Amino acid sequence: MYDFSTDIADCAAAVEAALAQQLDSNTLSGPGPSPSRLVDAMRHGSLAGGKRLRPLLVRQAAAIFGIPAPQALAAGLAVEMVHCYSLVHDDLPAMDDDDLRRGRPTVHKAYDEATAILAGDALLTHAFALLADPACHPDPSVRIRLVSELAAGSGAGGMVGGQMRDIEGEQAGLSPEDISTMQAMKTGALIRASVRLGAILGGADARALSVLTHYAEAAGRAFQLADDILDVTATSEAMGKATGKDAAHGKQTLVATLGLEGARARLAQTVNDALSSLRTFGPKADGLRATVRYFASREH
Ligand code: GRG
Repeated sequence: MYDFSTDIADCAAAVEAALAQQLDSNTLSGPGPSPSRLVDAMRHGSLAGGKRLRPLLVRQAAAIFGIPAPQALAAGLAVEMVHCYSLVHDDLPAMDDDDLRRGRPTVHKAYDEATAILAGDALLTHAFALLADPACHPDPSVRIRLVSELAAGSGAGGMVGGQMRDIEGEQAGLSPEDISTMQAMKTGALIRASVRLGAILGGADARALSVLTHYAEAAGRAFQLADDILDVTATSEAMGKATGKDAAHGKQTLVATLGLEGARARLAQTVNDALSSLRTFGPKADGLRATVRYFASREH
């Protein structure tokens, strides 16, 4: 019988231990030794506190194809490192200018801006070293597909492009459609890549990959909708109001266009959409089912 709380806790512990082992001057390879200040900043930006949802999606998608969790760990670490780098850079003064992340000082506060930029760069780079390593998968053609998948999800047509659209939209304003596209790239692309990495590790055929991609895109929308709803409700509670805009960050969200109840209805539809795409996999997809439900429950 599948148990989500065991799965998420087990995954977080495995990711934490493996990140600690990877982010060590002796493990990070190169022609020269990694500076300890850089490695410390990389550790600060990635250890302690994350929910490790992206590695969880990798292992749950791989589990559909009978891949044991340890064999999906390297790909999970790679996507988590990209996620952590994006948070380190997103917190910088040139972006969101945040002092706290996961209840601790952000990397540029604990170190300095240049170190935070470099720590993010090095996390991003190491992610691809992990995917290229034969320990990730014995077949080089699979490893190349993993590298391409993570690159597509992270780069100009994925997460980084979504961040650019978000920044540009702050000046020009975004239509509801543009907000959806921006969010699908900024947050959705890495969630999509996580599920697809697991499917590729599992040797999914084209049909299974397409079904899982549909799930992943819906799960990404659910994640973002729940986050937007949470932003509004948490801000309103803090300000003692019944409804409100995201006064905290002035973020462009679907709640502003759909309204709170509209966004909640859209969230319920989106979760159902994700769940119905998994029908073909039966109980083997219980992990992915539980995770999209968990995404939606974050709004409470
Ligand atoms: C700066 C290159 C660059 C990209 C920034 C993803 C992103 C793009 C910025 C993160 C900022 C943000 C608020 C994104 C919305 C998605 C979100 C709520 C991310 C936090 O993800 P969780 O909940 O975080 O998985 P933990 O801490 O659990 O890892």
